[in-house]
Amino acid sequence: MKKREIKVAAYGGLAVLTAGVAFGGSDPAPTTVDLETVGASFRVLSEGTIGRGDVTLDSVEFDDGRRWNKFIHASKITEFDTQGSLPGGVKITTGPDTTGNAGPSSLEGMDGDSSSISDADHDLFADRILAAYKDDNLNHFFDTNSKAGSFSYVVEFEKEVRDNDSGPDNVGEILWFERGGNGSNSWIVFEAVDELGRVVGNTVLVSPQHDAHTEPRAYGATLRDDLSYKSYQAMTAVAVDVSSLGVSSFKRLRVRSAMNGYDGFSTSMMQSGQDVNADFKLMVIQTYDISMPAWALGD
Ligand SMILES: [Ca+2]
Ligand SMILES: [Ca+2]
Ligand SMILES: [Ca+2]
Ligand SMILES: [Ca+2]
Repeated sequence: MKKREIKVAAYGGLAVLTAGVAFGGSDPAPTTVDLETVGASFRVLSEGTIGRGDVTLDSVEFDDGRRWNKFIHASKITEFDTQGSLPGGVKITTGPDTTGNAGPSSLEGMDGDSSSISDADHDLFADRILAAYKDDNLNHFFDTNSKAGSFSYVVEFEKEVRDNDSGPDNVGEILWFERGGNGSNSWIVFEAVDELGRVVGNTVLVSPQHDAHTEPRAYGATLRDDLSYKSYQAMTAVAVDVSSLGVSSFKRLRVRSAMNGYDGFSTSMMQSGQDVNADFKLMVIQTYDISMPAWALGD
């Protein structure tokens, strides 16, 4: 599998991603759009010690009172790459007492040599991201710590992601859960891509202002550099309508760091506590083939 497809250039002292993926033909220039997120409340079920236990997404309710409880998960992670200050910069974390995952791993050590980052590290770590994304547990997530430069990967979902309404609507199917939010969430970029990694539709810059707390409040673990449990932070969430991406359905979503000078983002836009080192999990609401939607059942 071809890795390292991301062009890197120096810009303002930072390593930045440029055109994304190199192709033989012309690369379509994606349009960056201002994201309009929809109001939603996120209901979770939590067990165990705060920050260390399982935190399962139960349902998402939108402003119109409809509640959705069927979710689509990742089935593959491709094109994973990182640039910048490493090692120790990128790792998957899970709460040490959680189930469904074999525990946290750090990128640089995946190949047995923690002194550098190899292609094998990236290949093996992509499988660890997938392991964290395959369930409904919000305490299984991808973590970039403050030393990280930038990251990019493509999440392929187990089923097609379909908008419930191809126009702008109040059901945000794409669910982004971030550890350490409440207005100080991270900036991140979303793009729907085809099987060759080409952008289909818009590049979407997601700002931290859109996030909401879960109910009851969910907490994700923070770890020390040796991956031992340190503390916890609140998980917050953002719901993004599929049509924000300029498509009505997709199978693959590229997620990557917001980079200074790209996609309408400037580090000067960051407010207190905000960063570009996202710690997050992605899930999608399944809006079709639902025999009896949760919102029809009421509470
Ligand atoms: Ca290594
Ligand atoms: Ca829509
Ligand atoms: Ca929608
Ligand atoms: Ca965070």
